[in-house]
Order: sequence, then structure tokens, then C-alpha cells
Amino acid sequence: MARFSFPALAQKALGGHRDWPEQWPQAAPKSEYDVVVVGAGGHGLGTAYYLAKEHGITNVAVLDKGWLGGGNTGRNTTIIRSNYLFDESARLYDHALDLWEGLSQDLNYNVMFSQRGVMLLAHSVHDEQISKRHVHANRINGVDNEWITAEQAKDYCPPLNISASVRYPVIGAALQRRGGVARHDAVAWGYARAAAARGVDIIQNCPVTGIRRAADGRVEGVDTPQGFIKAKKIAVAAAGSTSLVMEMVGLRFPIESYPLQALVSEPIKPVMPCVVMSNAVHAYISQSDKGELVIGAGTDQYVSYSQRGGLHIIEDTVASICELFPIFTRLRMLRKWGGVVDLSPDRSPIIGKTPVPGLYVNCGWGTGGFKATPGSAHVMAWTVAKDEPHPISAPFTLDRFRTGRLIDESAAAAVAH
Ligand code: FAD
Ligand code: PYC
Repeated sequence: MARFSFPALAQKALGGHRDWPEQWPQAAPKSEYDVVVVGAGGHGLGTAYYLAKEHGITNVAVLDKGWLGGGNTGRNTTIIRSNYLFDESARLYDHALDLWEGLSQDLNYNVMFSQRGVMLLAHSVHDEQISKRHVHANRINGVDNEWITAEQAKDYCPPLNISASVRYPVIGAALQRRGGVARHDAVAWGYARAAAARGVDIIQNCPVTGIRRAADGRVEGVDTPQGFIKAKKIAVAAAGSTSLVMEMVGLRFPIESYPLQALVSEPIKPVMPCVVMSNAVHAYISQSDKGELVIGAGTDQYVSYSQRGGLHIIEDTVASICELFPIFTRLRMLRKWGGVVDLSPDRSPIIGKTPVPGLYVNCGWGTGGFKATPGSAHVMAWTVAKDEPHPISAPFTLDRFRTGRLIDESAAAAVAH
């Protein structure tokens, strides 16, 4: 039976969710594991799940400084798509999209994956050229994406304003029909429950404060307020805090942490049939199954570890949304929040081994890692189990910042940073 520490905060967050057995034992961590995963977001929990399911490694603990899914996984706006420009990224994000399509069945937990289509608007000739380049590159890689006119965009998304008289008229869009949204915290809970059922321990309220190494340089375990926990291998999936964790072994990581925020409107009846994004006016929007319009934009312009953000960003975002969707002008904002995203220099993730034997990392997803969760966790588990990169994640090593083989997806990140 898997062991849990289950603080009151998490019980509140899970809100009596019917699938979550609240009577599960509260436990301290064991003294020794084959693998310790740092970070109980989707990527860390998923890594533990695939380690158990696909590699038979079940003596695994996932440690989190807060509650599971309380990081970016539970704060993001859940846009899922795989329309990235470069071959390496297309393979990685499409691998994730393939897994999304079977995830609820695999976990026996409804992650509410909804392939309602993701539309990226173009407002200028430059936008159109960039979008078409993406569409062509995607199709060569077998990733669905198509160019549609402004009128077709309006047919697909009736609330969209395609009037020629606005400041940035819509002149067309790239549409990925396989893209969509999912329920973010269900992804964390689904992976947690499925990993726990296979014997993985999930220990909340347990920050990793140090990483110890043996005389030969290999990792030996982690320090926590609950004591030292021995580990043969350590997998770090601590988005937003990667540099802090890596400093524990003296590694300087090419990562900067920025606040990224979002907001929701009061709930209304279904009105937005798809996801709409615009890089030019700098806003994106969808509607959750609860009825709230889910709205966001870019990161703040300064580095910070604060899980909030500047109000001016929200003001600009809402102004853009009101121009694109005048029918939403009279809606009220229900709440706003922020997360801390970790940006790598080329805006692509870093997945794989580190210079420290037995230490693995999964970070740098920046503003776009939710969509990657199943794929990222799947290749990460392989890497940890076999001590070698999965073929799909092999190009995403830390080493590329030394060799210069960058995968510059800054345009595909789709939100400004
Ligand atoms: P997280 O879910 O952040 O998990 C990391 C965990 O590590 C946290 O729970 C944290 O508490 C823990 N941790 C940190 N340090 C320690 C430590 N020392 N010891 C123990 N635990 C530690 N992506 C998309 O694809 N689509 C979107 O629409 C989208 N929208 C976003 C909107 C917002 C407002 C934000 C903030 C992000 C958005 N993202 C989006 C990005 C996405 O949320 C992240 O890339 C993804 O969720 C990262 O998942 P993760 O599991 O790696 O990290
Ligand atoms: O990566 O598609 C994305 C995204 C949308 C909002 C934040 N990230």
C-alpha cells in the first residue's frame, strides 16, 4: 500500500473529490527509495507513474514542498496543442498529444480532455506568413494544422469579432483541430492516484532542502525537514524552482523564473466553442466546463519567484479580449492568480541526465509545459529507468547550450515572454 502525508490544505484542495480515498494513511517517508522525484506537479507525478507502470520501478517517492498539483499544474490555462515549428519539438509535443488521447482510460480517471480546436489568429501579413510557415512545417511532420480565412474562423468561433474596423483586424488563423483543453488538477490527481495504486509514495509538505552526494560524486539522497531520505536516483521536476534545486549540487542552470498569470470571468452558459489565441494583440481565451472564461497573456517582464503578477498585464489582456470579443465586455472578473514558469534560453525544455551521476532533470517548459505533461513524464521515466535519453527527448539535453544546437521555439511558445 502506498503511503501518504495528507495535509489539511490538500484535503481542502481535493474538496471531497469522490475518487480520492480520504482515509488513506498519512505517513512519513521511508528511509530509502530507488528513485526520489522532486516536485508533485504533473511532470513529477507522471514520471513516477510511468516508472511504475512501464519500468516496474515502484520503490519511488514523489516529494513536494506544498500540495500535489499546487504549482503550475494547478495554475495553468490548460491549452493543449502540438503545433511547434521544429522537428524535435513536433515529435515531443505530438507524442504528448497521442498520450492525452488515451489518458483518461489509462489512468481510469477523467481528465476531461476536450479536443475542441486551438486557433491562433493572424492580424498582419507578417503574422500570416509566420502562421503559414508553421502550418507547412507541421504538416510535413504529420502534425495537423491548417490555415483558415477570417470568415472560416468566425464560423468556427461565432463570438469572434472579424470586423475590418478594429485596430488589429483578424485576417485569418491557423487551426489545430486536435488541440484543446483538459482539467488541470484532474491530471495531477489522476497521475497521483494511479501511481499510488502501483506503490508510489506521495509525500506533501516536504521540501527538498539539500541533495547529498557520495565520495564518487553520485547522488546519495535528499535532505528534508522530515530527515534525510536515501535515494539511488533523483529526478527533479520542480518547475519555477529548478535553479534553486540544482544549486544544491553546485550546478548553475540556464533558467530564468518569471511570474505568469491568468484570470477567469464569472461563469456563463457555453459560448466559446474552442480556444483562441492571438500573439499580436497578446491574449488568449477559452471556456472551462464550469462556464468561466479562462483568459491569459504573457509573463511579467521581470524575474521573480512570486506566484502572482503585475495588474497592468491583466488590464492589457482584458482590453485585447474585449476588442476581439465585444460580447464579453460586460462580464466581471471572478479571480486572477499567477504561477512561476522557468524559461530556458531557447524556450525549449531540458530533459535528461545532468553532470551529476544519478541526478536527472526535467525543466524549462516555460509558459507551455502543461500540454507536454504525459509525453514529458513518459520520456523522463524512460531516461531515469535506463540512465539514457529516450530517442524523443535526446535533442533536449542540457548540453545543447554548450554545443549551440538550440531548438528555438520562442515563437511557438504562443505567449510573450
Ligand atoms: P509544477 O506543476 O509547477 O510542479 C513543480 C512542483 O515542484 C511544485 O508543486 C512545487 O511545489 C515543487 N517544488 C519546487 N521546489 C521544490 C523543492 N525544493 N522540494 C519539493 N518540491 C518542490 N502550459 C500549457 O501547455 N498550456 C497552457 O495553457 C499553460 N498556461 C499557463 C498559464 C499559467 C498562468 C501558468 C503559470 C503556466 C501555464 N502553462 C501552460 C505552463 C504549465 O503550467 C507548466 O509548464 C507545467 O504545468 C509545468 O508542470 P510541472 O509538473 O513541471 O511543474
Ligand atoms: O503554450 O499554448 C500554450 C499556452 C497558452 C497559454 C499559456 N501557454
